[in-house]
Amino acid sequence: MFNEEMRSEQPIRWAMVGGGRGSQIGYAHRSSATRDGHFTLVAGAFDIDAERCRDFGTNLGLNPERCYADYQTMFAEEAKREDGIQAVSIATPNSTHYAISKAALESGLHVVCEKPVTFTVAEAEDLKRIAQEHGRIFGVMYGYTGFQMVHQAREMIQRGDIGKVRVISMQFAHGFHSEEVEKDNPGAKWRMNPEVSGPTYVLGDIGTHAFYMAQLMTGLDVERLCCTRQSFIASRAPLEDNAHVMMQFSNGAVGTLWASGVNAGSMHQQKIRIVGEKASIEWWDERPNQLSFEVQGEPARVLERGMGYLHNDDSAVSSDRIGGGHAEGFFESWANLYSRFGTVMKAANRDDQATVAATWFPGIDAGIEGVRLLERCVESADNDAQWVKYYE
Ligand code: INS
Repeated sequence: MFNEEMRSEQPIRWAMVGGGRGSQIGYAHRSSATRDGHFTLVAGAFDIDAERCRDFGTNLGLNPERCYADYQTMFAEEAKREDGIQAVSIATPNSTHYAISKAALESGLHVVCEKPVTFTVAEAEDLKRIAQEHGRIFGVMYGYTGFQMVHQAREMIQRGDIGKVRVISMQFAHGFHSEEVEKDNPGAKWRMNPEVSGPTYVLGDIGTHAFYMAQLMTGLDVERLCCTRQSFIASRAPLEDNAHVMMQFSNGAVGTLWASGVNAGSMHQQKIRIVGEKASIEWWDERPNQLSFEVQGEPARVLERGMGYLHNDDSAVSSDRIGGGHAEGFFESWANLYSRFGTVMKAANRDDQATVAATWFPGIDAGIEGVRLLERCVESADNDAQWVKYYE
């Protein structure tokens, strides 16, 4: 069961860049970060419009002086205060992640950043180096990886419950962009603009979620891949609204990733199916409290969150907040991640490296692998779906 007594330490003084009025994801960050008392919101550069930022921040209860026109001013001004910020979450469009993260780390702040973290692997590796140099935590918001059943799947696979992994099927294929909705939707529009979104659309926006999920569950490395991508809505070119990737993994396993915004009629369809020699496991983000466990020759089973038969693993069990039968969801998954970010940031502050090393959280390495996936997919797709090596 979740341990709320971890509150005893002082909350981390925390700010946001982006995530202001009208943002889809700003509220998810704030409600999850503050949920367990690890973080307290004290400042923000929420908006590119300074007046709207101040109005928004004041409405959230912040001191108007600590609602800043831009992140540079915020980092500089907060550094002068004794009670200045210690951590920042970055919920801005992709093109700004690198510069803001770099500035934050160099100002001595811990960072939580949205995915994909950067446009290039070189930039992501640079952020890793800077974070290490400053002894700061870099968390990446792969928001679905806080679900307990994802960690149950990981534990079962690691223990050999399905046997050696053979096939990995990854998909995140929604239907929300089957039509040209970006005409009236700024949140969709920037995601399809290569200057703001980067070299990919659906691969980076949602494919990275499913890919990291599979990496987390199996721990396997990709050896090579090939990718084909297309823009069914022509105006989105060169960015894809649909992509298929085939992969070969280091242990001989093979996999596919389908990322799409034009899967008409579908909600999310983020499904990860791991097929082993003797059984398969499947997790679906629209039914996140359940995990399918299908042993060859036996009736299929559905494991439920919060039950005593789950592996007594720290993540699968201790993150459980309310017990089986009650649905937990997206916000709990995010809060579980923020709880871990808080734990490791506090540990880093007191130079407790043992706790940092022992606590799982999606960190900069997960961010780097997401960007590497995108680089390789573009390279392959640009060469008529040629197989390319995953690591250079
Ligand atoms: C999707 C979904 C993902 C998010 C994407 C968004 O609709 O909500 O969780 O990472 O950016 O486009």
